Amino acid sequence: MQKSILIIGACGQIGTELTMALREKYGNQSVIASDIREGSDLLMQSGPFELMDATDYGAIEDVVMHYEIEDVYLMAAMLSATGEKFPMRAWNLNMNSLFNVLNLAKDKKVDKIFWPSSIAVFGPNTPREATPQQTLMDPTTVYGISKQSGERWCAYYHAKYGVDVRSVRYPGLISWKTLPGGGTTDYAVEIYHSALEEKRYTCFLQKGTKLPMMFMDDAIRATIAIMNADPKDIKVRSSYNLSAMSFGPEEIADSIATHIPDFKITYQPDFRQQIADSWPSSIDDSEAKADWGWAPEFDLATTTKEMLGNLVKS
Ligand code: AKB
Repeated sequence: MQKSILIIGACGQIGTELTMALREKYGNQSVIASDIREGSDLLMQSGPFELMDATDYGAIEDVVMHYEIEDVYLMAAMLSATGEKFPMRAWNLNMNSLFNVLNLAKDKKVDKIFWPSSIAVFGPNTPREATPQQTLMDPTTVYGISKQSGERWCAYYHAKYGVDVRSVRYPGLISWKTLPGGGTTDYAVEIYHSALEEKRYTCFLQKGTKLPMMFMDDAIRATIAIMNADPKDIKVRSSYNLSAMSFGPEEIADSIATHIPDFKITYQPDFRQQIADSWPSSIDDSEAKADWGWAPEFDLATTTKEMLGNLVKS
């Protein structure tokens, strides 16, 4: 099946793997990668690439018209930890990029949009365990505020203009191909690199900080699945809760120690602790399961096996 797809923010942690997965599915020439900087050799050489600023409406419109784009995946964003250092830059990037793609869809220049939200939409007064789809949301980070506002704008553009926008609230994502950048959950990737390089890791979150997490392969499957679902099955037009596993740093350390027995973790919490403390520890994703058949495949043990096995080889 041929389809013309644009990924904005294709060189980041999710964008890189999403681009490669979509190229595999729809053909290299059908999937246009774009970012403000160039990405890995594999991404750059396997299909078309456009240097593009996600906040520049005209630049996106030119690419959309040139390639006759149908679906857009907007993966460019400033994450929670970096967003606290540059609040206005985070707000401008996260919101303006979203308005750009929503307005392209409103004007019928593209058919369908994927835009990621996050567990960062929740806050300290949200029920922490099995956080429901519909609940109190009082995000305390600029990133979380931008994602919560973005969710409302997605629902608004769908209700008011019929825009086909689809979204999931990603938990912390664990991957070996591309490093994350600027998030609070990044420790869950760094720890594997450090375990292999130094057999020890100093964690910036403290012991017992349980957060929702997911292996990247599951996140990519969820993203492609929601985009391929029948529109009538997408009942939530803000963003769906999405879950796979939940653990604290000591549990991931134990899991690594089953492969590297002398691995040691120590704790040195920084400003990211406060962000993590405001987020849920586990997520109820029953609506995603019921509406479009979401089912995770990776738990902590299988994630650790994949991470260590692939990082050793790379
Ligand atoms: C972050 O830590 O900021 C992100 C997220 C949970 O959205 N990984």
